[in-house]
Amino acid sequence: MARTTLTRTVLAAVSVVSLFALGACASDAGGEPAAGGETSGGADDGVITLGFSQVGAESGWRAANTKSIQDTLTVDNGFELKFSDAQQKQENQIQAIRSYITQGVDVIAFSPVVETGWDAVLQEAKSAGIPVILTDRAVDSSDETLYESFIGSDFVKEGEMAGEWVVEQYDGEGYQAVELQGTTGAAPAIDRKEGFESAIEGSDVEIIDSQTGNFTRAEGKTVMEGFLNKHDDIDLVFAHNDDMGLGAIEAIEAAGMTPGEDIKIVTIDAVKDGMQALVDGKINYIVECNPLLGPDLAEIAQKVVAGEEVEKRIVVKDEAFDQAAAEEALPTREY
Ligand code: GYE
Repeated sequence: MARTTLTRTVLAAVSVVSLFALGACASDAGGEPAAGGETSGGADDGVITLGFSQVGAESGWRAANTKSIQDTLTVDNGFELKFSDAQQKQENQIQAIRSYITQGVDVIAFSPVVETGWDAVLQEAKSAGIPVILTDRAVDSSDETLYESFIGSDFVKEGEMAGEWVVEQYDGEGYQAVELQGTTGAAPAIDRKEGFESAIEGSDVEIIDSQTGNFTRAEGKTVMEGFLNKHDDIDLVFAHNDDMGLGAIEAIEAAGMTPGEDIKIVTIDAVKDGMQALVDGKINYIVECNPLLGPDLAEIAQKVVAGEEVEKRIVVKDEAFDQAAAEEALPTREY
């Protein structure tokens, strides 16, 4: 399957230009969109009505992602945003998408909480002639015509980057690792696990236990407490996001140990609280996952509504941070 990759830098530059265009477009059309609720499809008023179904509010990453979308898809930028929070439940997302179809929005975007089970509702959107854009997480569907574009990070690569660092640092020391997985069935949980496992293969780092903490701080803490009760010799935690890693820190400290020293911690996201813990030496390494998808979504939505061709897959570039890099990055960090 041939996939074209647009780098974030290129896309960001394009986004700035097109957001100016969108602004101009909105004021040409007389500015204000119709009042919420009674808005219908058709971008002929110059305003794009976009229905967005968000996963929930489970993490710092998600909060930054929601803010980026709400700050970008504004009336000034030519959008009327309809936003709903699914509280990490697929049925709520399906309901929200159906309601956007009924309202006849111009475009639907969503971040699928889990990978499977979307074909029927996506088919309904397609039959209604409403284009769909996936942000952040992928769907597992054999029919790629059900959506226009998928904007998000390469989660397998993120898992690999985390695993490669662990091998570089600790191979040869017989490390026993525990894994705090993201939401069961979610693309980032499946892919980060796969990437990490493939990177540690052939090393003497071993995953001795693995369980979901649903991407939340509270569940990360509870699951880590369970691991600590069950296993005497945990050397390392691989958490699929910062929040679960921060929960694990609380559990480790409560058990009288020092996170980052007695038990090493590697996470993914690089949101502010995670980066602060890295600077403080409680987390040892973080692979970034950039949540600022608003400008990319605006750009693609505008093109899709205008009937222009868009990239099927837009890969957001991620970095990684050790303590020194985090110290340098933290003061100017946006999220
Ligand atoms: O890593 C986690 C969030 O889908 C990439 O979801 C996103 C993940 C992110 O809850 O913190």
